[in-house]
This record gives sequence, C-alpha cells and structure tokens, in this order.
Amino acid sequence: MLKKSVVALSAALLAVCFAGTAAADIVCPDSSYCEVTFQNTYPTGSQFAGDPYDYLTVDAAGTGESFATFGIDIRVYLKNCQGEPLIGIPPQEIVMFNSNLCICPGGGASDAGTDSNGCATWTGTLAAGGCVDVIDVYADGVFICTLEDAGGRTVKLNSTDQAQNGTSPCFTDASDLAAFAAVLGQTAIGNICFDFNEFDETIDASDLAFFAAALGAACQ
Ligand SMILES: [Ca+2]
Ligand SMILES: [Ca+2]
Repeated sequence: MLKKSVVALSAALLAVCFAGTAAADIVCPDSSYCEVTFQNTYPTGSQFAGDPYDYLTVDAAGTGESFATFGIDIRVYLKNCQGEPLIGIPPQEIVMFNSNLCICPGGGASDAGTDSNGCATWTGTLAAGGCVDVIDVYADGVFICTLEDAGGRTVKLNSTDQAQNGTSPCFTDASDLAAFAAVLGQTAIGNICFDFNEFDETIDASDLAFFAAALGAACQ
C-alpha cells in the first residue's frame, strides 16, 4: 500500500516537473528559422521590372501596404533546442526590427501567436517609418533571422517617413514633405526611399499622391 502511494506520488511529481520544463522552454536560435517567398514581380516600367517584388511601403499609422497584397510570404518557426515547436508565444514577443526604422509600440509584431507548428506570420503592414534594405526578426529578445528568401534576396521597407535620416521619426509631416519635394521629378533609380509605388522610373505625381495620402500619419 505504501509502495503504491510512493509510486503515485512520484508520478505526480514527474508530471509537475515536465510541466515546469515546458513552461521554461526558451526560443532556441539554432533550431528556429524563417521562410520567405516572393510571389509577385515588379511590372514593366519599374526600375526593377521582372525582379521579385521585395519593397513594402509603410507608415507609422499602419495604413501602408500589406505583405499579403504584394505577395511577400513570411513565416518564422520558433523551436526549443530539442527542435520542438514553441506554441502560443504571443505576437508582441515576435517582432521585426531594424535600428534605422522608427517602429511604433507593437508596430512590428506578428499577426498572432505561434501556432501548433511554432509558426508565426506577417500578412498585414507595419506601423513604422524609415527606409531599410534588411529586416531582422527577434523572438523573446533572441535574434532569429534576417528576412531573405532561399536565394538571399531580402525583404525591404520604404516609407513616407524618412526616419532613417532622423527626419521626425514616426511622423509623416512637413519635414518629410520638404525631403520629398527635393527629389520630386527626379529619377527613381537610386531614390528608392522616395519611390513609393515602384511602378515607374521617376519620383512623380503618383508618388506625390501616395505621400499626400500619408501626410499626418503617426503612431496610433
Ligand atoms: Ca518623419
Ligand atoms: Ca514612382
């Protein structure tokens, strides 16, 4: 009888230990990874015609372009060091980051927490400003990846907010307009930070219309 109780007690303790281990699981950078695929290409007339569509235009209000609309498919798989999926890590802990961006609070978070495969996605836009040609992903403060496809092509962002130059970061305002006005009418080649539609080779009225729609954008 006593033996039986000890066995039962041991089993109970074991269960508690396992529960404790699971709760303490940490994101393991060696077994976690990202997958990026570009499903669209730039149209004829673009300075990047035929290349995979890899620039998303964002603003601090979160009213910019969405990854889903432009066929940029991003998945991050979070695992522990045994290679097991980490389920239910909250979205605010899974974030895009580049120090040259101004990212609003929560503005770089994934769509939702990790699913049963430890997977999180970004299908919407970012609430952010700036212009960068690389974006990193961090989970629970751990560096997971630089977002790039199998061929090494990176996911890129531009914005009506020239935050990368310290121009009123996280605001699209008069100082950004002044910077935009200085390149209006010029070639878009080498001016990607101001080419918001990427459908032609100039910084023109269509980019101005895009800017006008974002004027006043700020973190919500
Ligand atoms: Ca700004
Ligand atoms: Ca343009």
